[in-house]
Amino acid sequence: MPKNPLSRAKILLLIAALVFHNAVGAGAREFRAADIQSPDYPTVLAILKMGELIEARTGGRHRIRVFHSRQLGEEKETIEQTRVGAIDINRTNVAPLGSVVPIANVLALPFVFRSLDHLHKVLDGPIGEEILASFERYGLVGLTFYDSGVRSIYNSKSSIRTLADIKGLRIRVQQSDLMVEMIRALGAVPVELPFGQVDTGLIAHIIDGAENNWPSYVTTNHYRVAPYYTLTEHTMSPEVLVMSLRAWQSLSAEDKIIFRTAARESNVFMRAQWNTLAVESRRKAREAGVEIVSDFDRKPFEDAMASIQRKAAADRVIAPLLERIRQVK
Ligand code: BDP
Repeated sequence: MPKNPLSRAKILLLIAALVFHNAVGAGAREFRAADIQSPDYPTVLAILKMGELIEARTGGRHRIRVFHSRQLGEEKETIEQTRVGAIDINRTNVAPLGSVVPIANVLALPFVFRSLDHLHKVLDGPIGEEILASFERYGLVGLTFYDSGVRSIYNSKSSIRTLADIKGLRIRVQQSDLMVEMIRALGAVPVELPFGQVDTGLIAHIIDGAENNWPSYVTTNHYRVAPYYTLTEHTMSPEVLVMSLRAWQSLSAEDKIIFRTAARESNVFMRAQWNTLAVESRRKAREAGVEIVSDFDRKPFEDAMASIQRKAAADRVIAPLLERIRQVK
C-alpha cells in the first residue's frame, strides 16, 4: 500500500466502488422484451413506460431493453423462445398465443364481446385475472392485457358487403387455428402468414386481403395496397404482455410486485395512446381514399361464424368462461 495518503484513499475508494458495483451489477439485470410492432406503436411505448417505472422503482437495478419491429422474430417463434426463457418479456396478440395456451382463445372468439366497454370489464376484472394466472403451466406469467381495438377485413380487390363478395378470396390470418376457422367459415380461403409478410403478400398478390385493427392496417401501410375496409368487427382479440416463468422466478418477492404494478400502470398509459392512434389511423385511411364499408348487413357474417362459438361452448374449459363473459354487464 503506497505511503502517500492521497493515493491510498483513491485506491480504497476504487475498491469500494468496485465492490459496490459488483454487488449491484450482480443483482442488476437487463430484461429482453420482444414486440413485432414499430418503435412508436402503443404496445412498444407501453413496454418502454413499464421499463421506466421498473428502473426508477428498483433504483436502476433492473432495466428492460425492448426489441421492437420483429428484431427477435415473429410471434409464433418469440412465444416459444419466451417459454424456454430465451426471451424474458413478450408482447403478443392472444390469437397466436391461443395455439399454446388454449384458454386464451376465449378472448379471440368471433363476436364474443358486445362492445369495447364489455371487453374492458372482462379484461380488467376477475375473468381477466384468472386467464392471466392460467399461463404459468405453459412456462409463462401473464402480466397484463393491452388494447388491440376491433379487427375487420380489408382487401385489394373490391368492397365486401356480402358473403358472396368474400367467397374464395385469399385472406391472411395470424398463425392461429381459430383465426383460420373464422375466415374459412365466411367462405374465404384463410392463408396463415407471419405479420411481417402481409405487405409483400398483398403486393405480390399471394393474398387478396387480411384482417386487423385500424392502427395495424395504417402503420404498416397495408391501406395503400388494400384500400377496401369492411367493418366486420369480427373479433376484439386483445394483446397480452407475458414474462418467461424463468425470468419471473429470478425476481425477489419485492421485485415481483414492482414488475406486476408497473405492467398494470403501463396498460393505463397504453390505453390512452391507443385511443388516440385508433382515431388518427381511421382518419388517415379515410383521407387517403380508403373505401370504408359500414352500411352492410353484418348478420350473415355473425351467423356464418356462430358454429365457432357453439364449438367453444362445448369445450369443458372454455364453456364456463364464455358463459361468465356473456354475463358481464
Ligand atoms: C396486430 C397485433 C399483433 C399481431 C398482428 C397480426 O398487434 O400482435 O401479430 O396484429 O395480425 O394488430 O399478426
